[in-house]
Amino acid sequence: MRITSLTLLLGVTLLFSTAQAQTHEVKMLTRSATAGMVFDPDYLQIAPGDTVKFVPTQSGHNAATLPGLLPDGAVPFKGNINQEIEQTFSLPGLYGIQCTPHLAMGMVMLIQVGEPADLPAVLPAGLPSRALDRLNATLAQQARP
Ligand SMILES: [Cu+2]
Repeated sequence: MRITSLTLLLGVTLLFSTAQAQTHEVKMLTRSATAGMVFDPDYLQIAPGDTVKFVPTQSGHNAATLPGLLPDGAVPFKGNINQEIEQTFSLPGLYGIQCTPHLAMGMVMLIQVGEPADLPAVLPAGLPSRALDRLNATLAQQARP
């Protein structure tokens, strides 16, 4: 009886920790219903330890970190064109993701790992204006009233 309860408890614990780390899917699109050159969704808030799978739903895109827009100590990554990549985000903070060939066309997204900071996000200098516009629009949408 004691062993059965312990086994049950272990099983439930394992199930619970598995359910906690999630995988989120982001499509890389040349054209969505509303815009061209987009990550869909273009904003995610995830828990530390969650994974994001970047899927080349339409061809010609990649997913890479945006230099200057990731937490201190986070390791940059860069997927190849048309490559599906899965990335696990352990460090809390705000991550900018770009499609390298379409940065100038504004193909960027944001991933917030953990709770957003109270301070406004500082975007890196020298971003192409369309990338900057999309990031600012995304941040404005997430801002709490
Ligand atoms: Cu692209």
